[in-house]
Amino acid sequence: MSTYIIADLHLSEDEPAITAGFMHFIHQQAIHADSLYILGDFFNYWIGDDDQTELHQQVSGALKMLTDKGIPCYFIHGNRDFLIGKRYAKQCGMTILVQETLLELYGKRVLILHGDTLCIDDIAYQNYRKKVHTPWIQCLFLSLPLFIRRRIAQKMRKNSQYASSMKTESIMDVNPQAVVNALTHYQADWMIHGHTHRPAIHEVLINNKLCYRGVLGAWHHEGSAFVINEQGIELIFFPF
Ligand code: LP5
Ligand code: MN
Repeated sequence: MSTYIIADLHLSEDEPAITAGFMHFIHQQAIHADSLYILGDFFNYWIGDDDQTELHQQVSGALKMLTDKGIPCYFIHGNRDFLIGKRYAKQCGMTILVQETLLELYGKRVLILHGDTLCIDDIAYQNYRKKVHTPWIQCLFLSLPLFIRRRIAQKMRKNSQYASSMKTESIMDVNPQAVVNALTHYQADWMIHGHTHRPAIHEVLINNKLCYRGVLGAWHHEGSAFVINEQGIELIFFPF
């Protein structure tokens, strides 16, 4: 039995192959898991739990099937789906966790997070993040009609793609000191995150203790997950 961790699927109607890959993953792999953790950017964007599209219902149905079978599912918000709320979580049967959560898994202390909060050199993004995490701004956005919210989200995605194309790779990566601070704060052995779309396992030496930072891959042409069990922690990739 294993715990699975995934992130950055960016599910959308425009990418049916990723949705099919996710359904396959649920029925072939997650169904045999101890538990499933989704570390954000599960959807390409989220504009409110009242946006009940066919895709959102198909995905919630798949997760509900898992949770009904006794496989708990947990979710941490990403920068694209931070508006996923209690209603959709309930529909999926999943539990929303705080943005930094420490797990004790098979004898290891594993800190899980989306990863955007580690990218502190991306000052434009961090300023933007503060704004969109302001409760009254979120309330205002959620009070708008769905078609307007969708237009705003699509515009924000375009702006983000342009803004990211103008930034250097290093600005958009995690800040090494932020990684050390988080691992130290939680006295964690491992940190697992997504967001940067640079799948890897990095060694981090802190006061002579060897820790690890695992980075999940985005689901573009293949799936990516961390599999954790008594044998250890492994980063896997699988075709859709
Ligand atoms: O997502 P990704 O990986 O491509 O890029 C991120 C950062 N971009 C974002 C923006 C999202 O992609 C947009 C998703 C839409 C959300 C749904 C609607 C919710 C609306 C809620 C309103 C309350 O997160 C990108 C990073 C990159 O990761 C790497 O880390 O660089 O950051 C940006 O592109 C941000 C720009 O640099 C700064 C934009 C300034 C805009 C200022 C207007 C803010 C006012 C908002 C008030 C509504
Ligand atoms: Mn992200």
